[in-house]
Amino acid sequence: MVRDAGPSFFARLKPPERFRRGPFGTGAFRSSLHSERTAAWLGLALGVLFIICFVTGLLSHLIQHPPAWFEWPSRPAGLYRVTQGLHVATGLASIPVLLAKLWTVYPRLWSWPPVRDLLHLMERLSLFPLVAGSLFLLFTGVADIGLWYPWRFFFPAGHYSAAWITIGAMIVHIGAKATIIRTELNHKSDEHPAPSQGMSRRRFFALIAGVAGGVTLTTLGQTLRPLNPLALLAPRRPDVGPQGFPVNKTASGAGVLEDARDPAYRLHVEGEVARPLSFSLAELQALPQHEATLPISCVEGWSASVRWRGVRVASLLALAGAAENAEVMIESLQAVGLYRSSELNRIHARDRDTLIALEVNGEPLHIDHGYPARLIGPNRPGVMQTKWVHRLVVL
Ligand SMILES: Nc1nc2c(c(=O)[nH]1)N[C@H]1C(S)=C(S)[C@@H](COP(=O)(O)O)O[C@H]1N2
Ligand SMILES: [Mo]
Repeated sequence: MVRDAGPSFFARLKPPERFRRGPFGTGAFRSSLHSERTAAWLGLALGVLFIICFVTGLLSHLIQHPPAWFEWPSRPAGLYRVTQGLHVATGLASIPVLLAKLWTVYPRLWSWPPVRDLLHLMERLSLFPLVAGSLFLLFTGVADIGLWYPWRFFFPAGHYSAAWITIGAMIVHIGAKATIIRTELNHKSDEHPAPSQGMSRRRFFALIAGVAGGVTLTTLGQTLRPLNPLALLAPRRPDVGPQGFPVNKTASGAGVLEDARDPAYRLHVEGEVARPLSFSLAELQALPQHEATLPISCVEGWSASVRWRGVRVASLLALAGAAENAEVMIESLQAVGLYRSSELNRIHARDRDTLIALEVNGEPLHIDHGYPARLIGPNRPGVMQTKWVHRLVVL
């Protein structure tokens, strides 16, 4: 008996007639926007957005949890504002593109045979982490910038692990689809006559680009000054708050109202120093003051640039006799909470604009902005600009 190499086992298993209705019926999805070509172009746009979002997110993670080989520079002063602004902007813009892509390809959920061979099975299985991961990242990201945490896990850890899973699955997906992608992106348009039914591909792309552009325009103003008035969809306006800029955590939220107002407040400089020192607020004010215009660049995507005045960290370190290449732990009066302390690497500790700020825009700090003293330095994530500073521990 000779077997011919016909269609695969699965392909020969035709679904029973009564299942070939609705989405399973032939011609159920008529719009030619459900084509490989549309999927490939949307995939390209989504791939570019996801890669920028992933790289900038990874960078933000490295800055906040630096491994031994990584030392984030303190210049240019506004670099983190740009990378984190890009992270949030590309994440938001990818939402309409992802939805369009899912809509374009969802008819394949009903394609027959469901599995052709092992490779096809693996390709289909990799779609699960890709789709679930993307939706998870975009949902948790949007919730985070709205300071809404309807879950039990720690947001940065969950968001970070999901990013690796999603990017891994994306690479597998691109690998599996490489041939199709190349063919579809290279075809001249006349080889694919314009679709006769429904919306044309050109209009569909224009619609998605319009929505993505609209989302970007109405949120980017949270960090881009000229677009401020347009930031209608951004959860925070960078010019609204005490002293003209937002507050991330209030003094009462951090439980420091009493300690921050205590006249016996002192700032300690200790650890690996020749002379441990401590200063009252009046003593800090009597030291040479330095001014710098620096942004608060929150990881949630908003940034506000303001004028700070205070004592250079480098001067305090020199007074205490710290080593030239010292790193410094900055600790807050705040007793508990993840952002009660932050680390200055060697470069940041030595930068002339890294300050223990006492004033902002010509006034003493508002208590919600860190009165009596806060850290402010160039090119740092907002979470590392510790408020209500109590202790500089030289490492
Ligand atoms: N002690 C302490 N400092 C802190 C925080 C905090 O929760 N506790 N939040 C940080 C975050 S996330 C940001 S974005 C900035 C915001 O500073 P602002 O509230 O003065 O705008 O403060 C940082 N400093
Ligand atoms: Mo922040």
